[in-house]
Amino acid sequence: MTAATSPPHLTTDPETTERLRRCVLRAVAAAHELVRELRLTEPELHALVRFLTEVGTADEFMLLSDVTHTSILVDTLGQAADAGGATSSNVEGPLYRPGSPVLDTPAVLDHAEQGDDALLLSGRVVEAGTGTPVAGAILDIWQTNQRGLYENQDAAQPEHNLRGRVRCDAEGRYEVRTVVPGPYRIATSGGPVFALLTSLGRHDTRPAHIHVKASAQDHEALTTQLFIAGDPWLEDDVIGAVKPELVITPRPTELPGVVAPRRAFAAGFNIALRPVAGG
Ligand code: MBD
Ligand code: FE
Repeated sequence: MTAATSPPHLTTDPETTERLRRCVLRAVAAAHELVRELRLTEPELHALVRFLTEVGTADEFMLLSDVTHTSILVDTLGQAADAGGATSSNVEGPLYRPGSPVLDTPAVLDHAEQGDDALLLSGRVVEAGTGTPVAGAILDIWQTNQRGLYENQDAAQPEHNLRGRVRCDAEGRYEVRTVVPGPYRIATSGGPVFALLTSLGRHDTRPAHIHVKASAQDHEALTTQLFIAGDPWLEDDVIGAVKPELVITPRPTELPGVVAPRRAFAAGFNIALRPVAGG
């Protein structure tokens, strides 16, 4: 005996329901337009459904959104209205892992000897508009090694290597000892989205980047990425997400324990967070 239950709903909130109704109407109208314009055939419809089923099975829908430059479009339109001096955001991507080690500044993220060039990344977290230091901000950082591999794609890296939640000091300052990341290839996790890129004759490379999620009390959280000046893929990111204001410039330096042929670099980047409205 089962109690009567209401049928499943995506949402029961009236405002969200109205938004859903309008979005679906518009999306279906656009799909019908495409079917007419492209004269989509039944075999093509079946092939499309097979492809999308594979994308879902492989959990690559966000990656599909990324490589069609849909994610960065949503990001850019979302931020344009109310920038207010805050650091530009960027897409999260599929390689974030929650629960990485919590570390006080100065922090070390590199726990594998892979011959990569060392990078000392430092800066300050401040409030957008006023420039007031934000005490105790957390920077959740994740990146690849110089060969373009995230820790969970590389048996030679220990768990959570090149990942960490770095606690800034009382003046919002942070300093992170890591490695220079390398360009990333979507082939690394080679699923249906990589197959699509290949079929289209598109390359699958992202410029080297460092992901950052910045959060602090009374401030809006920020998800962004830093890019490396001089990277050959800066002008041709497969997901189209490079923003010039997010490019850092590593300069040669000396760091303890770094000997030739390894090189050492230092780069600075400050992060400005919006205060929460009414905070
Ligand atoms: C990545 O490493 C990434 O950051 C994004 C956004 C998409 C694919 C791979
Ligand atoms: Fe990434």
